Amino acid sequence: MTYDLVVVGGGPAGVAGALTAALAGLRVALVDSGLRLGGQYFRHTAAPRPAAGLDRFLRQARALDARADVLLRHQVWAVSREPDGDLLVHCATRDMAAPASSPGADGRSDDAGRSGGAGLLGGAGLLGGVGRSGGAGLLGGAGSSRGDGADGRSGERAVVLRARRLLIATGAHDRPLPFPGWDLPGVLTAGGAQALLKGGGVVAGRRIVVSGTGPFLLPVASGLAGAGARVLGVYEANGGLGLARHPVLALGKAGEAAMYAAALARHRVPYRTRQAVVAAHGEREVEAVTIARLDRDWNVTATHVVECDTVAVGYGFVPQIELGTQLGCQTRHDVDGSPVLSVDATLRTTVPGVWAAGEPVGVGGWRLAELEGRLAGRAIVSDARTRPAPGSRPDRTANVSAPPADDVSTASASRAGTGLAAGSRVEAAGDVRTGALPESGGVAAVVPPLFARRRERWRAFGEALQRAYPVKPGWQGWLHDDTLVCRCEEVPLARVREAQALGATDARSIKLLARPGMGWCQGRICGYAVSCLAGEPPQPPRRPIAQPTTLGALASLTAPDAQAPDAQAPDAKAPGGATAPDDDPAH
Ligand SMILES: Cc1cc2nc3c(=O)[nH]c(=O)nc-3n(C[C@H](O)[C@@H](O)[C@H](O)COP(=O)(O)OP(=O)(O)OC[C@H]3O[C@@H](n4cnc5c(N)ncnc54)[C@H](O)[C@@H]3O)c2cc1C
Repeated sequence: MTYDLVVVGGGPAGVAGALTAALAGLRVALVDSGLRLGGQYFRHTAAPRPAAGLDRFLRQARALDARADVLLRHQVWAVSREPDGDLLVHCATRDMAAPASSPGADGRSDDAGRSGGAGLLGGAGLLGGVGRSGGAGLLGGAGSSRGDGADGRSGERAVVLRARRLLIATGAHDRPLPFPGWDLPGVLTAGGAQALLKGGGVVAGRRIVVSGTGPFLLPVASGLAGAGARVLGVYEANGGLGLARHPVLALGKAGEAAMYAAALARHRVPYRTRQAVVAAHGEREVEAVTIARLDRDWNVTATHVVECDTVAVGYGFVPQIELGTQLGCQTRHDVDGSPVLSVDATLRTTVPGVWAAGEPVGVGGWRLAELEGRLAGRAIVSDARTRPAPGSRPDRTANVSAPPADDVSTASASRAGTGLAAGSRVEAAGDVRTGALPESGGVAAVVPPLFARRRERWRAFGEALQRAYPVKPGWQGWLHDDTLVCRCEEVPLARVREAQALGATDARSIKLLARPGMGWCQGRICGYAVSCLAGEPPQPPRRPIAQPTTLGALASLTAPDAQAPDAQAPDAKAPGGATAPDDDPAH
């Protein structure tokens, strides 16, 4: 089967994009590595607690599940182009020992207890001992936390989807900075601590210090405090003014900020500015941290020690753009120097058939991500209508493998849509409020002015946040010669400096000489720090695979039992049918 659209990422951007396209009658598959739809912001347990926008997201997710193939626990490691222009989306998935529970987004199944990390942690990633065993699979079976069989049958195995179009909605992951002791168990990224709490109801520790920069520290600290942890302090490395320098932009967030401030006050959590954790101490795990007072450039001016068992640190986010760079999409540097995918007003990348939305286009919050997903969906529908695929396209199922019958995703996979013809049955006139799609047209038809203005405003807000909470160079002075910069390959700062003394002038040549970024995570954790140490902005990733995967999964690509999808399966999802108001992303 060939999908009209495959969406990678089940956060607000991916779900809005996929639903918009599916409602218009396109045959859509959405792939996410997590156990449930939600992404970083809407990550939730089986019994979700109230959170802004969550009800609406769950409505969208349910509507999507009824109209598209939602493949959870599928990690996409590559996308390649076929000679005829179609895209092959290469995923690795894993058979679960226990009977799989429902993949639905509505929280009907309680599989959090079995998550073991892979889905639960998603892109967040943990530092310290937990992260080493709990993250994504590894390239090469050795050391894999999953116990995969090398034959690819008992562990991870490959699933390949064929698509005419791709929407990259892969979000972002935490940006950590190295400091002495950051490799001790008990040191987590702020997103990792939050992922444990939101995804599995697990409180990361009992006496927790939260440190780093940016407003994301506030929900993390108040969430942990609300769940019973003693949060000893939030240490913000930048000044306290933050968004106050951008009052118009701050206005929209004033309510949220006040809510977090009240929560911190209620739990007696001190919030300190121009201070940060600069070292963690302990024999086998974290027992204390050094907190430093910082000047404007983050040079240390004074220190004191605080006893704790857990540290959550976060210095912003790194957009996940690997799938785009693999395909040759152009990138640009965002305000904070992060490489992001270049897109036009309709979220189209520079590579034909490929769109991107949400954090891979630039970090800007879940509202913006959802709006962009929706706009990308509209653009994709418009593209499909103006360049419809031939109805009598030859069946290519022989080239495609799909989840076997016992996979959790099969129930929805067998209800695949019937394609574009149905799309023509939906509303012809574009309507901004209902989200109805125009038959065809230029940018203005796909992106109505109201949406364009909203996107501009929220994008400006995201950029203002990045300006308000920069990473300052003084952190490099927190490191000692023996501080690990790359935890996977255990590369200390001294080795990086040696490489520089030998003539390495950029991150890539440092990597070649000293090996930071050559290990399990392929520079996803240390890449930013190594670029800073090299004195250059982070470069777009040039990794052959977007996500670590096992050799077993790769081997199963050629396994004789690779199955073709049931292309003849009747369509039970009524693509192009009448749209219930609740299912519309506009609601
Ligand atoms: C760790 C973390 C925590 C955050 N917490 C908050 C918060 O509490 N409040 C807030 O306002 N904002 C938060 N943000 C910002 C947040 O990301 C939102 O702005 C919003 O969730 C972005 O939506 P998105 O759809 O672009 O990406 P996401 O919500 O990140 O969704 C991306 C999805 O893609 C999936 N994915 C990525 N790569 C692959 C792959 N190769 N194969 C398969 N699936 C893949 C991920 O599992 C994820 O589900 C957080 C960000 C991070 C990184």
